Amino acid sequence: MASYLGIDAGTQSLKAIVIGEDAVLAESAVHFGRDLPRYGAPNGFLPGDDPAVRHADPRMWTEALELALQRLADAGANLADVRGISGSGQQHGSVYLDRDGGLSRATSPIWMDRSTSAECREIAGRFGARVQAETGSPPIERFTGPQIRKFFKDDPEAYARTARIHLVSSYLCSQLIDADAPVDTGDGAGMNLLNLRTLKWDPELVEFTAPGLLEKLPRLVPGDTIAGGLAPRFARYGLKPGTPVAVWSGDNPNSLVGTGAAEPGMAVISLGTSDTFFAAMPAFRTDPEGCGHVFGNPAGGFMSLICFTNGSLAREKVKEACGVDWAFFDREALRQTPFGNGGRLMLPYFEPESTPLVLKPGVRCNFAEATPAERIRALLESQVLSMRRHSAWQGQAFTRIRVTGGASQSEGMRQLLADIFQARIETIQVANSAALGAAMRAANAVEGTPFAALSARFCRPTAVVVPDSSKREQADAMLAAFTAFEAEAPRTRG
Ligand code: XUL
Repeated sequence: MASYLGIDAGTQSLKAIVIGEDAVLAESAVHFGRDLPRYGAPNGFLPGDDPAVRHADPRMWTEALELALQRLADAGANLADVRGISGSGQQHGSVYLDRDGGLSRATSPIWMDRSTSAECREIAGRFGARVQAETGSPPIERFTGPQIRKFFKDDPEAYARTARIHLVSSYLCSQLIDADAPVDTGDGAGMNLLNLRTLKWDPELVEFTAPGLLEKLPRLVPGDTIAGGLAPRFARYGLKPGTPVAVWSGDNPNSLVGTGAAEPGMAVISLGTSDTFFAAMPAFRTDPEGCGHVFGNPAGGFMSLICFTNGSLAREKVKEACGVDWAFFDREALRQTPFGNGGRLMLPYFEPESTPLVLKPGVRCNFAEATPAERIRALLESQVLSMRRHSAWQGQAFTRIRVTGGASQSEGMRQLLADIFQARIETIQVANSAALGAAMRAANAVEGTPFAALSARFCRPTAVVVPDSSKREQADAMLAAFTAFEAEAPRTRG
């Protein structure tokens, strides 16, 4: 039976998954901090004094890749049956190589780095609204273009010695094929360098970002391209040399596939430390408020990605302030209080917020007194209203939304999502949607199996909550009240 291997190089760990006909056959994981302590990155990045600077040693990712394969082989996975491989990388991170393939920059800035505000201002100053209109996002600190510009400014000599700049995804794909791998349009869109209207590097943006950069960027290809054959050295894990390796992509494009949402009409909400909302888009369009991003969809077309920083982070803070446990959220808070909660709203910016952009943290409520149950409902309803409000720019009425992540276990939260979005909420239990998506992409690229058929096999929902249609008008009124309240809050951009 043919099987496919998917690899996900995330922030804190690297995971591998092997899928067969309709089941996951084997999995392995390498935790950077625990398993590779010599790289000094307990949380996946190098600790430092400046919280805006977040780098990692790219050799750690290469070593983790080998170790994850070794662990699959040690666990008895039959890697000789693998017919195709692909992968997923944390987005935006960049690796700098010299002419001989050595590192021209010892460390790689990753997506958590926020040290490029000056470069973002310079790019915005030169190109204005064109950056977002054509690359899908305004200049963003963690995006690769501003990061490359900072490197060019800080260390022009090392920049001059750099022959190739890879993303985490194309760097690890290059390791597998032992050749210079291309970047796919999914991950390439997280750089502020790819023109999504032409699907080519934008020559003016690229040259302004750093002189001579065009020659240092990999080739750009669609997500179903075979980058090359597996290098002979991977035979030591039982894999067949020459096995087709499909171009890697970013973790968000891979998760879109791995949650079964690669076709437009369905959205995914991941309720994690941050909450994210993403969906396939039928056509290219951008968020007029500049918060949502547009990336390439590995299945063709585009996808949205909207990140709400204060997700579980805020739920945790309110839980602590109320002195309750998680069970209280479902059992008491959402049961004892009515939908709408007497109009109580909360803007839970415990940390700087990306959507809407709020650089100065602070929590704002439109009420003074509330019981713990009312306070919790105010937070949860406001979080869901914010997701509905800030995903509306896509112009799609989502009738099906898939939820994943810790807080999706709460049935009360799922009912709230159903009633506020007036959508069917489907729970999916994929612990590792990025690696699964990568394996599904390998199957699609190598044997041509359509994504819809792969989703039916690997991404079945485990529970469904339907909306109460009698709450539709009330939900619309709550959205209007939330929009007005949020508009009064201090903002930096928008
Ligand atoms: C997306 C983003 C993160 C990274 C790491 O823009 O910065 O989701 O891809 O997961």
